[in-house]
Amino acid sequence: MKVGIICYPTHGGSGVVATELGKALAKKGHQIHFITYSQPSRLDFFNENLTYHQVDVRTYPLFQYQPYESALVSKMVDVAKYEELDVLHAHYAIPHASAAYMAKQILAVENIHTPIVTTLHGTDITLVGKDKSFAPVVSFSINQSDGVTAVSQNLRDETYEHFDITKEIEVIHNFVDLDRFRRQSKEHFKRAICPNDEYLITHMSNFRRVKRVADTVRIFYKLRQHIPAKLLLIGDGPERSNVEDLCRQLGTCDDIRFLGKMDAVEEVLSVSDLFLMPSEKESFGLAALEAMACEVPVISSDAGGLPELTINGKSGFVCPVGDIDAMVEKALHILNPDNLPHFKQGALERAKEFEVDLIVPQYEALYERVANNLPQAVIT
Ligand code: GMT
Repeated sequence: MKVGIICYPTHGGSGVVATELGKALAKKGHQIHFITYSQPSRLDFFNENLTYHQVDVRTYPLFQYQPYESALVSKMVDVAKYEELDVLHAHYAIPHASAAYMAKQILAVENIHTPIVTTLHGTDITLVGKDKSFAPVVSFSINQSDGVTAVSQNLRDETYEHFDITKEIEVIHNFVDLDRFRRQSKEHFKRAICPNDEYLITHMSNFRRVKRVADTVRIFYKLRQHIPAKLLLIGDGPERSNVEDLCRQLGTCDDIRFLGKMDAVEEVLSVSDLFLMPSEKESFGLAALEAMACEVPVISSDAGGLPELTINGKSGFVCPVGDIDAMVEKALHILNPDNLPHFKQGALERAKEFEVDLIVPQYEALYERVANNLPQAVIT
């Protein structure tokens, strides 16, 4: 099939899922066209079935805000028409789903029928989408999509709860490529970070408030009172300087490294003993899944879809949001040398259930359904 994928090109989860989906589909012989404002961060290999179309936004003195959505619609129309796309797949509702609706209407005038699939990723519903400055557009564009997916059952439920949705929302979980995300031998790296064989704890996020990175530092601070450990923080974002201040206040700076945005995260995960994700909201937790694939057990909050990923007591633990003491207690349990090998194995076993080859066919089936105009179930 010929699929247009509209996504954010950044390191964030929705862009990563969109890019990894496009790559997996291209490997299976589909023709994939990425439409976004810059090269997606994970679009890092050549495949003859992959094309990237950049959305150019022209500046003009009249514009206080650049009309990105209009430029995006025009690019979608152009690509859909000339590449004869079978489907447009919008990742993240704002503004991609509404832009896709507009593109579909423009194409319809020329008798071109291009169905739209919208994938809801999380904050497009749970945070930004609910805001009244966006909510009517989010509801409308979900209801106008030919197929709608959510990355967890929890996100699906929350979407029905907060919006007036008439469409069936299908749950298609995040996935992981186990060829890339697997435990690799990087012992030299581990020795450099942990010269005295300390435990290595890792967190990875975009450092938004919703990620509660400060909780990660507080958990680490308490953990270190019991066992020797180092903390690696991957990613960057608005909370970074507050987190740095906290490290200074707690006197933990020598044991914490800020690695910033990274591409080869699997190399760091390969030497980690425990991954922390204490988020306030988390529709699925892709970063946690990638850690598990590298045999790293996860302690997370119980927010959103995280309990759908973790098997409590096997691949890690979920604890109430903000319950730092519970997370410390569970971390000590996992890191006990008698338990750690079982949790590492449990993490990998769980990750295998979200392997790319199991999940991508669900998207292919949905594309087939919308391209062949088979009816969507309507909620009564
Ligand atoms: O985690 C983020 O803040 C990035 C965000 C995004 O949309 O780029 O990630 C969301 O989508 C990911 C992929 O589907 C999910 O795994 C994340 O859980 C979700 N983040 C939140 O819900 C906060």
